[in-house]
Amino acid sequence: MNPPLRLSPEVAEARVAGRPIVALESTIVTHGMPHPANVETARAVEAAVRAGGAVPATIAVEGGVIEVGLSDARLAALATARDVRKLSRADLAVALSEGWTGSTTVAATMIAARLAGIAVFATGGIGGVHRGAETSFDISADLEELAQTPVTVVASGAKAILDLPKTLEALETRGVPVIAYGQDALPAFWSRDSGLAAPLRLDTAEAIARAHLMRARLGLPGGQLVANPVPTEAEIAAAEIAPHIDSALQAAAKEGVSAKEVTPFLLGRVLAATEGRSLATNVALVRDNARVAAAIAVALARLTAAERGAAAS
Ligand code: PSU
Ligand code: MN
Repeated sequence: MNPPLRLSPEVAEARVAGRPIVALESTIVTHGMPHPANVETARAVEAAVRAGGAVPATIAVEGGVIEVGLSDARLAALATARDVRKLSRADLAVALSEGWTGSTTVAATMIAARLAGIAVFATGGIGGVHRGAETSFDISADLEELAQTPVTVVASGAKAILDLPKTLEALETRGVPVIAYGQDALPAFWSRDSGLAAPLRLDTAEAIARAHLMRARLGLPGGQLVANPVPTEAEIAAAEIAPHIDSALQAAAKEGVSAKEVTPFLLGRVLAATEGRSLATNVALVRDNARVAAAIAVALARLTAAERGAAAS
């Protein structure tokens, strides 16, 4: 029995033709940004993928079916819907067997992308090890998914509300390549430099595509995390954002925020404290990640076609 998965006509055609496709998630729309910035960003991100020569495939769960490639009407409906479920790896099967509707996190979007045969995915920042995880045990399922599912995820690193050194360690333990794009430093979501060195660095989309294919040849499960720094003109310096993150964390502790609520709560607090600047930065970085993901998908389609040609001759 096949999983309940529906590709939009455009995505299905691109799949058959071997054209480049970039998966996009929907939790950033339902839980990561306020309306109307969320739907405007989703549209701008899809446009950035198209401008880069790839087909965008925004992913969500609707009535118990994983939809790969949302129409604009569906995207708009999701962006204004209230109390949408945030679906991660742990929720996906129940959501589908119960016929629910919800948005997909990085982890769930990776699962859906793999099922749909899509190798490249763009988002803002992955989830990771939360500060205080030594007592809360709050570690995002995104890390486990990167260890298991062969999708290259382009993000601006992990969100800076997290414990970035612990997140790097957790990724290393799980064998996930963390590849800074075009610089040595690990980016920190709103800032270009986390003060930590990235374990790996590659400077071209083609090199990232080659590494993706090599993992498959080695039979290694899991994906790659490409950490693309936010464009300079949109950056908020780490020292400037740090006190806002600290107050957001204090508020979360005081209000007893836990589990799935933590990340949306912290992002919302930082947005309010920076009077929307953090949102503008978030929008800019997701768009740029979509541009880079499209370039990787284009390189991957070209290399895959060349490999097929060589195998056939
Ligand atoms: N990137 C953003 N904003 C977001 C997210 C990513 O710029 O809101 C979402 C992704 O869906 C990611 C989730 O999987 O935040 C992490 O949630 P948690 O920490 O609960 O695993
Ligand atoms: Mn969590």
